[in-house]
Amino acid sequence: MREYNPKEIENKWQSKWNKDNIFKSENVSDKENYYILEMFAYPSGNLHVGHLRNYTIGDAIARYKKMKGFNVLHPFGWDSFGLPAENAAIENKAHPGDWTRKNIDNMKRQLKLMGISHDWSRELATYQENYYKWNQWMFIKMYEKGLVYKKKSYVNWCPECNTVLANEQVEDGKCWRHSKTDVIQKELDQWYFKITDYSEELLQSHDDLAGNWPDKVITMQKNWIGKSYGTEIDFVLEDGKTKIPAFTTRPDTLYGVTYVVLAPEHPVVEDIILKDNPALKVKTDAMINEDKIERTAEDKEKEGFFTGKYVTNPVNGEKIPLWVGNYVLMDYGTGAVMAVPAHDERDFLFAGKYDLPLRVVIEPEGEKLDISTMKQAYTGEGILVNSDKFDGMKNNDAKTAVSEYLEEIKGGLRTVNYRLHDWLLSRQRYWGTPIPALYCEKCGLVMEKIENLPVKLPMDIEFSGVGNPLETSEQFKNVTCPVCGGTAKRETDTMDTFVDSSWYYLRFLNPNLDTAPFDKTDADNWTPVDQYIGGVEHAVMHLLYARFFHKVLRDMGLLSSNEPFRRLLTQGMVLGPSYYSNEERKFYFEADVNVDNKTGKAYSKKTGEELAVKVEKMSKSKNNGVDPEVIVKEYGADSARVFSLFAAPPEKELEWNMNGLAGAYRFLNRLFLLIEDTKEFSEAGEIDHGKRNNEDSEIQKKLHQTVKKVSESMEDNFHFNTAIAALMELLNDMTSYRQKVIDTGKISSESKKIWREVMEKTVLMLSPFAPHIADELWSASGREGYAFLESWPEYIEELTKESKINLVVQVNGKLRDTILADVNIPKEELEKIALASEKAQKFLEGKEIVKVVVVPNKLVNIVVK
Ligand code: ANZ
Ligand code: ZN
Ligand code: ZN
Repeated sequence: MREYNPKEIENKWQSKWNKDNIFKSENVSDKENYYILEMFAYPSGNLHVGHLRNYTIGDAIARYKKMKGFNVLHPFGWDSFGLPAENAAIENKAHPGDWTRKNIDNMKRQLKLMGISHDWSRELATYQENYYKWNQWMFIKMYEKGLVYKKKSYVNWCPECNTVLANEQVEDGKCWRHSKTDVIQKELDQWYFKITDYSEELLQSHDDLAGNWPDKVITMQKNWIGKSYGTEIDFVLEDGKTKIPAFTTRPDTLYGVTYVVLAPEHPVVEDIILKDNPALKVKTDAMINEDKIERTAEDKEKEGFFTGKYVTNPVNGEKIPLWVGNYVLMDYGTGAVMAVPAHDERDFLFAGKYDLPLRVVIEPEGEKLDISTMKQAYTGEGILVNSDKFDGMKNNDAKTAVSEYLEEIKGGLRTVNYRLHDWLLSRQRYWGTPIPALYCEKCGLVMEKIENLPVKLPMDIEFSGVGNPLETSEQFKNVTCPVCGGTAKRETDTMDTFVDSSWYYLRFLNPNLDTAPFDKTDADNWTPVDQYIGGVEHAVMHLLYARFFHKVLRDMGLLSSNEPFRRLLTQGMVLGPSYYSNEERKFYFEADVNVDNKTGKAYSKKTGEELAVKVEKMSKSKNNGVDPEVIVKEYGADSARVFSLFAAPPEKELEWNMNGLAGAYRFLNRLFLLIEDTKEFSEAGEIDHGKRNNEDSEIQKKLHQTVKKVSESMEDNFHFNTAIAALMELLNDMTSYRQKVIDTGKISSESKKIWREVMEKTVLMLSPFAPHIADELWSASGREGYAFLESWPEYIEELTKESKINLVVQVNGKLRDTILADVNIPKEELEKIALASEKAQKFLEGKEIVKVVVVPNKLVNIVVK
């Protein structure tokens, strides 16, 4: 008898798949297309368990869809520009390209070890010239369309990364890569993509994604774009001409404005206020240098100063003081706020601190508010007071009424405001796409000529760790102007790597095309991507940027679809047990721990101390990660795959545990041995259903029920866990069939045909989850080729139905017997069977039968007197 040896089997089939090139896909075929894509990987060096989960989910889908008859596209690539490569280069005095290539080789090897069906003929890496050339091409095309511009402003700067960051890359005031580093504000001249031109469409087309994208991702994007309806109200300075528009969502409170506050960065501050009163510059600069996120935090101490100037309220002509305050940001609304301290909490605190007046303009129905006793702002709904002709109006109605009045007197306009800002894309680092712009002494800012692309990253570079290394390359910097031929300097900023990932799914269609980034017909045939899989952490960065790019490319006429990804699955995190020693103040590795299986308690092997056990996200700092390669070596890729698909639905958190992994191994091992032992009891030919014995019918029913269940689980949002559970149940029934029919040695020709059907369909159903063992069993049972190239098994509805029922026999409504009977037999027959029941007869003796009630396929109730 052969043993289940995953290592041998997996090696063998991986090299066969490779040799026969079975995962290679064509752009055009007579089948329906299905594009399945896992988010491409950053080549950090090694795959972690999160990757394993992500790619296993994608692979199960790819293999299933292929067997369902689709022309499946399942490519992979490398998001290979970015800081870690550059930092590694500084540390090792090597080129980032070498580090990147080495990591890609290793991770690709690991992916193959997991048996993922990627079409490697389409592999791409964003650091390659033939990829980033198209970033530059798109940049220039977008510049021509006015979607790229350069602007001087205060930007987020990470002193650790030594580069600017997009707003999306700042989390709670810290750098997304350096969770302990405060992001500071610097005034710099930077490049932007005008993503705000698409704010409205990005919001509107969420409707098309609803139901196919997780609600939480859509909600995060909606909040990030942050649309709010409001009114811009013009407050005019004493000079009678300088208008200071203030954006408000509460025009109903306009009569309660007692002062106006400007952001310290507001142009009026520099142009007018500081000119008249230069001494205020110190205070202004101090505010500008505060952290932007913190400035607006609820509990942050509000700071400000009076400018010495007054503005006029357009509805009542009142002169009110103009202030500068840290809680007003320049990049939201208009950078000026009309302060209503009686009805806005921040204004209330500010007014309290600086002794500014309050005026109540909204009161709850039937109540009076008294400013001398107010402990906080009244922010609820109510009736207008102190508001001239609007008095007595409900405040929600007053929002429209006041706005209409303002428009009439030309004191303001209704507007829509978005929280989304333009995407700051320039970075002061080497390992990225060079921005194809030049500064000519004569022509000024010009773009590189298309035919000169790519602007290549130079190799004569010094990685000192300080400053932007591109600035030290004279050959890169000093060039001739593509327009006039005069002397020019090349832009030394590179692009944010999120540019690379914004359109890579299109490049997979034509990875080697050198006349365009991708082919339009192919893009129209293949986008949107049918199923995209990745982490929810990309909700407002990559997933928003890619949607923006896709719409821009559509508007340039390069493709026709509106969205890049039709369906999105965000897989849950992988968790593992962590073991913490309070005495030593450190996390233990699992190998250094004894776990008591009964109590679940854990102890240090070395000191015996009881350790605190928690199940939490796998991470280096908790020492609770597992290395997929070690898992594959010990249990095999198939077991790792089955475990990770079985232990939780794809969108839920997955608790990694070694017992579960061993369970997956035992399941595959049992199935392997069962089929190995019984494969000879197989006969080709059509099954005569009339000739089946009871066991035949039962196992065939179970098989067809399982095919139905597995197929439905796959169609219903890929519930692999229920699919695999159904296969495990089937294996139990197969084992008892073997004992009852095969092991007796008297197996009929009909039974052999049925056993063949059972073995074949089971192996095919298993193959998306455990492809190596499936191919091994497929060939061991005498079939040629690969499960991947076979059709997904069919089921016959008739055969899934129960053939026997448990007939309930009652006497006067009391249960007296249950009898196994054939399904669908006529009423009269059922009555006869019930009356013949010995157990029932005991209760009929000496009684008169009044009537017999029969519920077909269920019960017979004998009513006696
Ligand atoms: C007057 C007012 C009265 C306001 C009131 C609120 C309540 P959302 O809804 O989030 O869009 N605001 C406007 N621009 C600002 C800026 N640059 N920095 C800080 N705050 C700013 O927020 C809109 C409200 O936030 C606006 O409505 C404005 O305060 C403030 F009882 O105007 B409100
Ligand atoms: Zn950083
Ligand atoms: Zn020039």
